[in-house]
Amino acid sequence: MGTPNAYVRSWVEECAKLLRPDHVVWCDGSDEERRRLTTEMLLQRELIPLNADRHPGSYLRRSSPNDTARTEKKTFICCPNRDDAGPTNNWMAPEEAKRKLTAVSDGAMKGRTMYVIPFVMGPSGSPFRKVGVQVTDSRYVVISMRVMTRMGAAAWDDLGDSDDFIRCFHATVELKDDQKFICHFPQERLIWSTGSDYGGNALLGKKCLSLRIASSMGRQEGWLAEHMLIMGVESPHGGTQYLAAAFPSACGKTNLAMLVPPAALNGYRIWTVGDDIAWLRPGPDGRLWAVNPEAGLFGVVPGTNQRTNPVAMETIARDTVFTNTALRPDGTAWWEGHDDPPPKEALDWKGLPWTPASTTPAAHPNSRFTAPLRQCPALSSKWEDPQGVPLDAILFGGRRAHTEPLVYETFDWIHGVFTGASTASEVTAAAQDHVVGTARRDPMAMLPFCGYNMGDYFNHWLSIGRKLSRPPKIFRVNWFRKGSDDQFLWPGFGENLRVLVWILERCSGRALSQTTPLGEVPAPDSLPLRGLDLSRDAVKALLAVDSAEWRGELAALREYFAIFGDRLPSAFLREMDALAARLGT
Ligand code: SAT
Ligand code: MN
Repeated sequence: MGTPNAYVRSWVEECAKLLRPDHVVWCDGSDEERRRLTTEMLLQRELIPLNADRHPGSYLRRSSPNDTARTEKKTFICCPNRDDAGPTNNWMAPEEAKRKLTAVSDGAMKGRTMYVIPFVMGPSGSPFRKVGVQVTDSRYVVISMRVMTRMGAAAWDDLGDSDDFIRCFHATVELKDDQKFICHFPQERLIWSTGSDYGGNALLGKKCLSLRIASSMGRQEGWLAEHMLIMGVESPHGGTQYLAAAFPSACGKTNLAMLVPPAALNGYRIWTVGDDIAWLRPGPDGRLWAVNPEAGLFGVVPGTNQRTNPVAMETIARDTVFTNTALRPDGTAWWEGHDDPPPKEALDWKGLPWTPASTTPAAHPNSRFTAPLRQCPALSSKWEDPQGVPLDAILFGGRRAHTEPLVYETFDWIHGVFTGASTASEVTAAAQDHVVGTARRDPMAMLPFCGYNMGDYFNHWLSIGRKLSRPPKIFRVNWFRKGSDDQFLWPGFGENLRVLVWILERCSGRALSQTTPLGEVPAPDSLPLRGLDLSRDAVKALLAVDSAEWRGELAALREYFAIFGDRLPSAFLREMDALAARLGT
């Protein structure tokens, strides 16, 4: 069963020897296998069937209440030298990590089944693709990996007799904090995760492989693994341009990747390539090419509705697993921000009675949907192109109530990389160890996901730029700026296309700009705002650059970048001096 690959067999044997499962099942990714596992989970109440008319083929899954988001303080980079993990990562020496993990994992699958999952990240036949093998005792993880990755025998064919696969070890153990470790060993291309079966901690193809391990592989092999959506914008004038955009978790990547053009911009079409992860590689033509390594969506549910994201609503209308939403008496899922008003009664995400008078949310703020990307009606025909798509623009964004303009274009690649590295964002519910709403630096939205020293990572970004004769232009965006009345100034969602149109017209040399100390903001009247109820003052406030405020921001940035010591690119020091000069200090 499984594969004749000797490296895989011996590693799986090693895992089994430690974990001592009663059974080992080699998964094939088939529909029959999915049905069998689903039936078992239904019998054991690990899954709750949803109303078959309203949610065909869909289920609700409730997590353990202490296991609903990524756990950054339990996430470690385990490389021999602490400095190579850098000041932004938790580090543990590889031997120490293995000692701890061995103790936690010892006999952890007694009485249970160990599943062996072969999977490929990236389109088949793509030079970008990577093979992974995950062991796990969680059926939820198996059925989720089947959606999120290309899982099954194709991975064995792809691997042949090579040992070039990423070893992904997952054991549920007890869902308790002292059993929880999400450890990455970049030198060995090994991931070892225990004590959690939450998505980002347990679907090891996702953040662990496709970002943390992949970023480290990309550094060696000359490419980038990024926390970015990828989308195509087809213009009524002909042609489709592609862009990638990095935003921290739960800041609207899925919504942007699937946006529906507002009426005033009809004629434009959006094509989704990916909503969370992009692997970027310089092409022989001097452009930067992007693929989405994933095959599914693991999106934030609350706030998703017909107005904010009708394409996602259609995508999740069937064959979807909902994790930690509320359940209505008619067997349908509900969440805060659903199109339907709050139900008179429901079960909340923990399965407890809930009414509109309850003081806690019905759905967990980080509740998620898991659905195949193939179900997305806006899916790009290029989503499985082995070469990917060529990028015209890269966007970096965060959630900032103040300071950051709606959009600006950076002056060149180096300034763009510096600007991406300076991004700060207010914390969301996607990770569980921080105070929601406080701002923190999140360079390139990669703070929790970079598998090595971020100072080296900045240098790697600069070196990629040297290989690009036609680099994408780099922009900074902020949909979340607020006015003096504490209300959002910008409507967001589909209207964000207006900003994308300006960006892409800048890329083709058509839209006008005006220079500020930060970069080029849209010239008056160059943003396509027709049909939008937005005062001139609001537009001015959205694009304003307050030099005094930015002098403070720059001081904070200098302090932040100092943590990287001599790993910080000297180009960043020059960028800060140049910014200071432009701000008039
Ligand atoms: O890390 S997850 O994949 O669970 C989601 C996110 O935080 O982006
Ligand atoms: Mn993400």
